[in-house]
Amino acid sequence: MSPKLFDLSGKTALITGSSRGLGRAMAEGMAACGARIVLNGANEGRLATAVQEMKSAGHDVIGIPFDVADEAAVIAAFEALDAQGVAVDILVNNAGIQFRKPMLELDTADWQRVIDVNLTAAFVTAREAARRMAPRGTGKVINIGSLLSKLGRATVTPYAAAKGGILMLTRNMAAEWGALGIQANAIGPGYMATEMNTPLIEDEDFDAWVKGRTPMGRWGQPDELVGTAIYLASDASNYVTGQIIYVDGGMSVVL
Ligand code: GCO
Repeated sequence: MSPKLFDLSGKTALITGSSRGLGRAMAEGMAACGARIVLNGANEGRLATAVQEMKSAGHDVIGIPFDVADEAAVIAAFEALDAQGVAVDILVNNAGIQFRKPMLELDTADWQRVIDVNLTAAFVTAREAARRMAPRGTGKVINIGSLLSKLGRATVTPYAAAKGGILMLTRNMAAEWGALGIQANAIGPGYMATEMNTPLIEDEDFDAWVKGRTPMGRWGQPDELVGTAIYLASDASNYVTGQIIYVDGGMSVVL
């Protein structure tokens, strides 16, 4: 097998929510494989810092600030990329938020915000990307789902509902876009040591539960997602679509 299969040279990858965390790790990994990176974040200062850091490391990076939950901003961002002659070959729908509260106490507004950011934004952003990929006959969409695309956990219902939706959104993208040369797949992270999960890591009981419930006995590290993202972004996965790959230390398949 040629190592060229994983070569992303000449490709441009837009990764939403990539100033830090899983998105930043995937951006670094894809850049190392030759991709031009379009970093995104809603916080312009944090984004500018991330762009500078990656440029200083010698990577080909631009930054485009927009809130993925703001449809007009997403559309404007793609129009700005069009105007710069930047064609997105790989889209990673990574941006996401968490909100932990039992349903009986949950306000609909809190529910809606999580659904807007974690699910609807993935549809809108992928639609804008795919409208431009289709005429080229090629493209990669990678949606970041979750272990909770498959399993439920009390107190994180809007997140789990959104991530379950990501699974079926991915399958329907595969259904509609396969013949257009666009592959759409998902990654299901398990319990990763990210900023979103810091409160859980710092909770001794939850930390012990994750370590006991996970066959690998530990939290995952953000860079442990990168290989799967590169695979799904590369020619190595050109006949793979509609799939979800769980990167979860075995938690989703072992009691
Ligand atoms: C939680 C966590 C999870 C993880 C991850 C698991 O509160 O249970 O935040 O949602 O972040 O998504 O796949």
